[in-house]
Amino acid sequence: MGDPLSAPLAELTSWRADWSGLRVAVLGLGMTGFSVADTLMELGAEVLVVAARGSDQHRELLDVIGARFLQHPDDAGVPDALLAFAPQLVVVSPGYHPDHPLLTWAAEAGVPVWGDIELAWRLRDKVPRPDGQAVEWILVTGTNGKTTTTQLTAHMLVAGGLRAAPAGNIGIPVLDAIRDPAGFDVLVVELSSYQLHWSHRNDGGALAPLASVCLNIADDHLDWHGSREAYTAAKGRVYENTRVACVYNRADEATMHLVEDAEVQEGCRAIGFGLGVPGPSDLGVIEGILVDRAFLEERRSQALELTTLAELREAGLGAPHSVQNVLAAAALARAAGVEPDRIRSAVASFRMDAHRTEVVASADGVVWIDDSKATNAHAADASLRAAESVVWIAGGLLKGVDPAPLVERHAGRLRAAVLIGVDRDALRSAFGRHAPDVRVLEVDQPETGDVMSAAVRAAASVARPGDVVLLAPAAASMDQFTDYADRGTRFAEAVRRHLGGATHDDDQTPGPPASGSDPA
Ligand code: UMA
Repeated sequence: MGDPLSAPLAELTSWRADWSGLRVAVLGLGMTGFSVADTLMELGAEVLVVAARGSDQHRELLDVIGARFLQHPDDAGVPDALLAFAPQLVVVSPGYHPDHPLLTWAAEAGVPVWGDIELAWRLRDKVPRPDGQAVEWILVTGTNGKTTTTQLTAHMLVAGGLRAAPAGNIGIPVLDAIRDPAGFDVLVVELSSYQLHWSHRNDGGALAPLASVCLNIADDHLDWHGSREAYTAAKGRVYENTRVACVYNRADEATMHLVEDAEVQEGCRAIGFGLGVPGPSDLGVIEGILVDRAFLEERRSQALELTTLAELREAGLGAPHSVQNVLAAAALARAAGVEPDRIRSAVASFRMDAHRTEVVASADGVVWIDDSKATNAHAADASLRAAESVVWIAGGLLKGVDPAPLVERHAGRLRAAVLIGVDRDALRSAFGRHAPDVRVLEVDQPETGDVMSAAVRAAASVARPGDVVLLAPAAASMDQFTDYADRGTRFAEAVRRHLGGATHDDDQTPGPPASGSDPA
C-alpha cells in the first residue's frame, strides 16, 4: 500500500539510517506511545498517534513535538484518517490486545507491526559506548521478581564500574533510555510478556542480548495471551539469540525447557540458579554462603564466594524469593564481567522499592505489610509463605486466573481474609470450597477513597498479637485504583489513620517474618 518505503524496513537498523518521511501509526498514548512518537519525530518520520484515550499532558506534549493525534474508540472500526494516512509501519504499545481491531486491520493490510522494544533495539546505537560499540542489553523477564532483579542487576553493574541503568516494563521506556545523552555501557531491560509478544525478531530487529533470564513462570495475564502455552511461549522469547548466558531457575523446570528450546548464539551457556548446592555451571547456596560455580576456570572443584545469607538479611533481602532474585542478578552481572567483591558491595547497599513486602506499621503485636506489588497469585504465594499467621487482604482484577490453588495452599496460615475488588465471587467461592473454616470479610465499597479504610477496619477487627496483616492482593489494581502503587499508598495511609500515628511498637520496625521454606 502507499508509496515505496524511503528505505526498506529491514534496513532501518540504526539511528543513522534514513527514517525521514516514513509514515508510522503509533498505537497508544501512554508512556510507551509518547516515547515512540517523540523518537520518530526526532528521526524525521511522519507520525500519527491513535488511541482511545490519552492524558492531557501527553496530548499537549504531542502538540509540542508536532505529532498528530487521533482519538478513536477501541470498538469503532478503522478510522478514515488512519486509512488516508496509509501507514508503512505500526508501532504498538504493549497493553494492546493482539485481537484489537486496528491490529487485525494492520495484519490484513500487510502493514508490519513492531513493539517499542524492537524499535529501540534498532536504534540502540544512538549514543555509542567509548569503544564505538552500541549499548549492550541484558534482558529480564518472569512472572515475579522482574523489577527487583532488574534493579539489582543494574546496581551490581554500576558497582562493577559499568555505566548501566534499568529500563523497560519497570516504568522507563527503553526508547527514553537509548536517547539519554550521557549514554550507557549496558541497559538492563525488564520485559513483560506483552513486550515479548510484540518483539518479532524478524530481519534487522532481532534482539541479541548479552545475557537473559526468565525468573519463573506461573499463571498470569492469561486473559491477554489466551492460554498458558501462549504466555509461556512469549516469555521464552527472552532467550532467543542470547550471546553469553541464558540464566534459568533450577526450581522452575519450565524456565530450563525454555532455554533448551531457544535458538541462542554459538558459545552461549545455560547458567542455573537456585537455593540449593550449585552444580558446576550454577550459582547457589552452600552453608549460608552464596557462591558462583559458573564463571570461573576451575568450576568442577571450586566456587567463588559472592555474599552470605546473613548479609542479605541485613539488606532486607533475606526472604527465599529475594535470595533467588539476588542469585539471578549475580549470574547476569557475572556474565557481564562484574567481580564477586563488587556484587557483595552492591547487595549491601541495595534498597527494595516501596510496595514490595514493605512494613508500614507494627502496633499491638500486629505487623502491617504492604505487598501491593503482588499483582498475581505467584507473587502473593511468596509473601504468604513468609508469614505464619496472616490476615490476608486480597482481590482486585484476577486476570482470568483461578485463585483456588492459592487459597487451598495457605488456608492453614490464615487467621482471616478480607476481600476487596470486583472479582470477589471467585475468591469467595475458593474460600467456601478450600478454606471453609477461615473467616472471610468483604469490602463492598466501590469508591476508591473508601476501600482501604474499610479493609483496614475489617482486618483490625480480627487481627491478634503475633499476626501479620498482609496486603498481597494476587490481583491487578485497576478496577479500583490507578495502579499497584496507588493501592499500596492508600493502604499505608489507611493503616496510619487507623492507628492514629502509633505506627511502630517501641520504634522497632521488624522485617517481614522470614521462613525457611522454598518459594514457588
Ligand atoms: N490504549 C488504547 N486501547 C487499548 C490499549 C491501550 O487506546 O486497547 C492506549 C491508551 O491511550 C492508553 C495507552 O494505550 O493510555 C496505554 O498503553 P499501555 O497500556 O501499553 O501502557 P504504557 O503507559 O505505554 O506503559 C507500558 C507498560 N504497561 C503495560 O504493559 C500495560 C508499563 O508497564 C511499562 O512500564 C511502560 O510501558 C514502559 O515500558 C506497567 C505494567 O503494568 C508497569 N506492566 C504489566 C505488568 O508488569 O504486569 C505488563
